[in-house]
Amino acid sequence: MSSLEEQITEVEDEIRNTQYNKATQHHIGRLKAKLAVLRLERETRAKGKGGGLGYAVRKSGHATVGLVGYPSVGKSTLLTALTGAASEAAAYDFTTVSIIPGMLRWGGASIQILDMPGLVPGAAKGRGRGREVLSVVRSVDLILFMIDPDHTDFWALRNELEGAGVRINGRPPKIVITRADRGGLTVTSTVKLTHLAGGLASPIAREFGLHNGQIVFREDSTPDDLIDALAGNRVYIPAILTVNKADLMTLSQRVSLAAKLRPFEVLFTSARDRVGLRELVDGVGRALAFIRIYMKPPGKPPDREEPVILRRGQRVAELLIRLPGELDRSFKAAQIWGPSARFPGQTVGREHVLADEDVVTVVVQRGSRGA
Ligand SMILES: Nc1nc2c(ncn2[C@@H]2O[C@H](COP(=O)(O)OP(=O)(O)OP(=O)(O)O)[C@@H](O)[C@H]2O)c(=O)[nH]1
Ligand SMILES: [Mg+2]
Repeated sequence: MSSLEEQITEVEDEIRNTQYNKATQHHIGRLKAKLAVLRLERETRAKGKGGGLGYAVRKSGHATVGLVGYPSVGKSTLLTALTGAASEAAAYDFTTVSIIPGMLRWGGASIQILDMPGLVPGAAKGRGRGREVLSVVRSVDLILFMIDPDHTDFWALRNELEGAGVRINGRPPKIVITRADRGGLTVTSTVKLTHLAGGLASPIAREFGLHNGQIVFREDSTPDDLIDALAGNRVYIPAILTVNKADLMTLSQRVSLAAKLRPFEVLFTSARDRVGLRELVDGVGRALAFIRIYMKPPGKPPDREEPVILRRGQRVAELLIRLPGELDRSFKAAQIWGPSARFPGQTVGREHVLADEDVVTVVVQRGSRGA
């Protein structure tokens, strides 16, 4: 174990062994900041060595889903059942050693599913193929967690990802940080801070080397939120959870496991017997929040047969990328009929956020052809 790993383990242990209360909350806040800084350092070193780039996965389709779970829970069996992609399944751990993609169709969208090597606690420290898996997980649009009756500790799995900077079903904290060369550190907030009272923000910032500048809190943030904002390399990914091998469970076992996993909603599947797969695919499709955009050539009816598929929150700019031709360059404006339009035929620019079932005409600059 390198000395960096030793330091990380030491701080982790100290956090675990310190009882949280009023008297210790400052100390714990600083320890967490220290841990985050050490983990950033570990990531930087791994990148320098080329670690984390062990798998080159070409993303394709409208969205990419990563299958994340302990070894032998049935990830590869599921990939094959859903997509037909051949991914070896066997009754021993770490059968899958690289990343195997498969493709699934859902309501006009194509969804890429990545089967990955099993993840175990300690992955971020390099156990199993942990680091490589974590680096790929950071790039997916949705995580599909899988556990089974013999590996029910979903929270340990989630914590492993959290430790690697992956935030599940969250959003970035509303904290604005500006660095400066001198003048000290100012901390202000637009709301009352109940978790960072007593000047805890500054010592945390100092752990990150932030001595001059400004921190503005726009919500009642926690020390963890501040650490995330300072670390700056967090990714925010939605996730759903399935308990596989449900064929091995009684109804009452399922009920009590579902209770332990709250507030996460769980699906129960049997990849082997192909039970619950339709519900799972629907859950994946809904979680990816696809929207359908109907293109309307100028003066003609909209094409409702083949919508352009985008994700919720995407704008005209992302639509242009999906369209054939050089529309991105010749774009002048878009006209919108449908849910996102304030009135039918509203003229908007690239930044306009589209909605499901919008009808769009792209207006191009003179001399170019429209779409
Ligand atoms: N009873 C039951 N067994 C299953 C089910 N799905 C998979 N299995 C079995 O579980 C074992 C492991 O399945 P895999 O698909 O290789 O599991 P994995 O998660 O890909 O494992 P790693 O690649 O090692 O991480 C195999 O023997 C499968 O046949 C299921 O729904 N029910
Ligand atoms: Mg596998």
